[in-house]
Amino acid sequence: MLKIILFTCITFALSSSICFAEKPHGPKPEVIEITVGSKDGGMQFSPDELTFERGKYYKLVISNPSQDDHYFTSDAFSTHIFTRKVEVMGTGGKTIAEIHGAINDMELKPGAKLEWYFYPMTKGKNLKLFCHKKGHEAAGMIGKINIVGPLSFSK
Ligand SMILES: [Cu+2]
Repeated sequence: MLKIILFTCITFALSSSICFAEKPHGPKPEVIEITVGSKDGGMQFSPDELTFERGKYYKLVISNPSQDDHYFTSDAFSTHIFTRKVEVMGTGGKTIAEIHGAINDMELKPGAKLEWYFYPMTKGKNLKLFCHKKGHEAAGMIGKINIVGPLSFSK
């Protein structure tokens, strides 16, 4: 009897761990990258214009290669998308935090990297992106975001 229970437990543990390992981590996102600031101290977003298609699933990788703190701020963008999560990447590329909910303002310390998973929902043109660190917007840290196309959900 004990053997059967033990066998059942092991089988269950094995199959569930296999199932868990094979379980897809949600749909596959299209990856877009942007940097805030630059290694040589440049005050810019690169690229400074982002265009997303409605209903597609995206992972926007935001990183700060500079020695300064920078913001990725867009009040309008957050009202046009559905955020699944933002993952905060630690050293070695491991996720150290997940943030959920509507997000419109993020500060990235030097070397920081974030991964923003979202669905663009409503059309938008020239949605303002900027860094509100003192003087940074005037120095060139400004960009725009567009959301285009019909609403069709990717698989
Ligand atoms: Cu800045």
